[in-house]
Amino acid sequence: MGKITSFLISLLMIRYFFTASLTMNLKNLSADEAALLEFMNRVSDPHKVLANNWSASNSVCNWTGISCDDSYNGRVKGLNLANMGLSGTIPPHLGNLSFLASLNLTGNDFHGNLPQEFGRLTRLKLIDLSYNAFNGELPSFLGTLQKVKLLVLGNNSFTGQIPLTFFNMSNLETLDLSCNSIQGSIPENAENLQNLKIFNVTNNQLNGFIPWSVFNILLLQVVDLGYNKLSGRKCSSLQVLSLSDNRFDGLIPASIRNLTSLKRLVLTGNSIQGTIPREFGGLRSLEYFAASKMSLSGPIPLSFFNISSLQESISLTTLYRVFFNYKFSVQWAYV
Ligand SMILES: *[C@@H]1O[C@H](CO)[C@@H](O)[C@H](O)[C@H]1NC(C)=O
Ligand SMILES: *[C@@H]1O[C@H](CO)[C@@H](O)[C@H](O)[C@H]1NC(C)=O
Ligand SMILES: *[C@@H]1O[C@H](CO)[C@@H](O)[C@H](O)[C@H]1NC(C)=O
Ligand SMILES: *[C@@H]1O[C@H](CO)[C@@H](O)[C@H](O)[C@H]1NC(C)=O
Ligand SMILES: *[C@@H]1O[C@H](CO)[C@@H](O)[C@H](O)[C@H]1NC(C)=O
Ligand SMILES: *[C@@H]1O[C@H](CO)[C@@H](O)[C@H](O)[C@H]1NC(C)=O
Ligand SMILES: *[C@@H]1O[C@H](CO)[C@@H](O)[C@H](O)[C@H]1NC(C)=O
Ligand SMILES: *[C@@H]1O[C@H](CO)[C@@H](O)[C@H](O)[C@H]1NC(C)=O
Ligand SMILES: *[C@@H]1O[C@H](CO)[C@@H](O)[C@H](O)[C@H]1NC(C)=O
Ligand SMILES: CC(=O)N[C@H]1CO[C@H](CO)[C@@H](O)[C@@H]1O
Repeated sequence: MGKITSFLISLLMIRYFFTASLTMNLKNLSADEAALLEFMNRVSDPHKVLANNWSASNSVCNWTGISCDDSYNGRVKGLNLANMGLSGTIPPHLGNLSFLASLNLTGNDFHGNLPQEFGRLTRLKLIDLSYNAFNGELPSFLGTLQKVKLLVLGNNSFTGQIPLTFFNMSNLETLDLSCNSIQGSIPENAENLQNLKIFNVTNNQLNGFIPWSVFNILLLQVVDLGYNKLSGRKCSSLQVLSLSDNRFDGLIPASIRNLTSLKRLVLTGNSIQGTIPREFGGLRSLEYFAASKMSLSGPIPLSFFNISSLQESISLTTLYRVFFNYKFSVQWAYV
């Protein structure tokens, strides 16, 4: 009897806690719903994508662009509204989506800056705001969101310097700030971006030296520093090194031989002079090399033609493209 009673009591208690936690989650999901409805009411939605779909008669988790965490607590974890023609500013209410892990607003026409309330979204792992019209300084609070792996802010009108906090994001794998109006230099004393693989700051107004020490060079796969005013000193094992239209000068360093994984090397439009060093032959994975609009001269080392991956793709036209402006010297005859 006692056993049955206590069994019933435990059953009741389990039911009580289950219901309580369910109501609490529902309540919190309704906070998510409120935040999303506020978002919908405050942005301009000319194609009525949201207006026709985000209806209170349907579960939030079934709304277009919304995904929820099925396994954990059912809260909104993803907001993906890519290419929906939305515009306006981002209302602070999104900062209430406290379980948000992925935010993708690419390809809309949002302007202004991110509200401070975004700093609360500490579970975010992916932020893609590219191809919008966001402006103002890059928000430094983004750099405090320590779980972020992909931060894609390319093709906006962000200004100011890259905040120091961005160089402190230890989980960051992709940082894409391309096609903005970012100025200043990359800080030399910034802490390491231990996990960075892709760093794309092409088409900005950065200047100064590139402190390679900032990066964990071993992991980096893509660095695109094109169309800036940067100058650099040394680099290491990357797959793509694109330094086009910058202010690199001096000779191609012998240390280039260590870039054994490099597939694409774009040096176009710099002030690099002198000959291609013999060590160039160490680039045994090279498939594409562009060096036009520079002042290279002298003989092309035999080792250059010894790169088998390059041989496969090389033709007279590519040779012409690569060596456009190249000041061949007499030694060319020996090659
Ligand atoms: C639900 O919201 C309440 C108050 O808003 C909060 O205290 C609680 O931690 C939240 N629970 C979950 C699972 O998010
Ligand atoms: C979501 O929609 C599906 C099918 O449209 C339906 O079966 C499911 O019950 C809905 N879920 C909620 C929570 O409304
Ligand atoms: C909302 O859009 C989804 C697809 O994105 C669709 O499956 C669903 O039926 C739509 N719901 C309403 C109420 O229009
Ligand atoms: C959501 O955020 C707004 C603005 O940040 C705030 O005023 C409001 O109280 C929040 N709502 C809920 C339900 O938490
Ligand atoms: C954002 O969504 C678009 C469209 O679905 C997709 O192409 C893009 O890769 C997404 N961004 C990220 C960083 O995954
Ligand atoms: C970097 O992170 C550490 C620990 O989270 C913090 O103490 C430090 O202030 C941060 N530095 C910057 C520049 O954000
Ligand atoms: C860097 O971003 C630009 C513009 O978004 C893109 O065109 C370019 O391909 C990217 N660079 C690399 C090396 O991926
Ligand atoms: C190239 O790598 C070798 C080891 O593989 C190392 O000893 C040497 O110092 C490196 N040279 C340069 C110039 O970085
Ligand atoms: C060309 O490659 C072969 C095999 O890797 C090597 O033995 C030879 O020294 C190379 N020749 C030149 C000129 O670098
Ligand atoms: C600021 C900026 O670079 N905007 C460009 C974003 O991309 C569109 C086309 O995809 C261009 O037209 C804009 O000039």
